[in-house]
Amino acid sequence: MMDETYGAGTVTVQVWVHVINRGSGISNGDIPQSWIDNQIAVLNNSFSGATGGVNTIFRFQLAGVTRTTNSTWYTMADGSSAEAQAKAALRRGDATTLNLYCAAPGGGILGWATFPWWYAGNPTDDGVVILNSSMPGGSASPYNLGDTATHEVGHWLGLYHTFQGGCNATAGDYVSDTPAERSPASGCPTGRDSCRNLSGLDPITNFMDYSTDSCMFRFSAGQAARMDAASLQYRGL
Ligand SMILES: [Ca+2]
Ligand SMILES: [Ca+2]
Ligand SMILES: [Zn+2]
Repeated sequence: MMDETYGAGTVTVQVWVHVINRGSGISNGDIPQSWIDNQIAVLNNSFSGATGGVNTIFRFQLAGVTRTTNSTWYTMADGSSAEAQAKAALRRGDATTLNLYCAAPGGGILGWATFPWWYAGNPTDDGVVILNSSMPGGSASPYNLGDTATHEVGHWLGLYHTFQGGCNATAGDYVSDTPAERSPASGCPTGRDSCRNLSGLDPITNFMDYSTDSCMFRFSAGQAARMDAASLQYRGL
């Protein structure tokens, strides 16, 4: 089903975008406002089903932008003291607010996110970090259409990877309508079936796989329901 609607109504997530740079110009991470606006548009298209998936309840609105020059924060890694310092200084809002940090972690890392059930234990850490060049207009081809943010926001709303748990039919990603997958997909391997003894081809077009941006375009109805439940329970969204 490519156009089914889940639930009723929408909730609008306020988004604070934190541009961390090491100086002026795009090459130093001081990305233009147009990239930010286009990234918000990609999130809305992805979560509303405009790209071909289900219409989730989630919509996104830019609340504000901060710009910070700090070369240590710019290359922050997941779990680093630089990340902790940046988030402590920049984070805005509460459990309902999406804080999106645009930086350049290095090492081929496209981004990472916190899960909603982590919020209570560490509210300052809450949020999503993305490689700035993964944003629409960036240079991280084939991951430069903005779907890194879509994927990470999926985590932020409670989704696991489609390959979580490998060929485990009963648990895996805890979503019943995403076929189990042995390992991450790369590229766009149409017809891949890495769990041959379980029904369904691998969900390579799902935002929660590791396919290229041009390959991934959908959330499933089960994922929409899981995000709705998790965000309500842990974020009050
Ligand atoms: Ca599944
Ligand atoms: Ca299969
Ligand atoms: Zn992920």
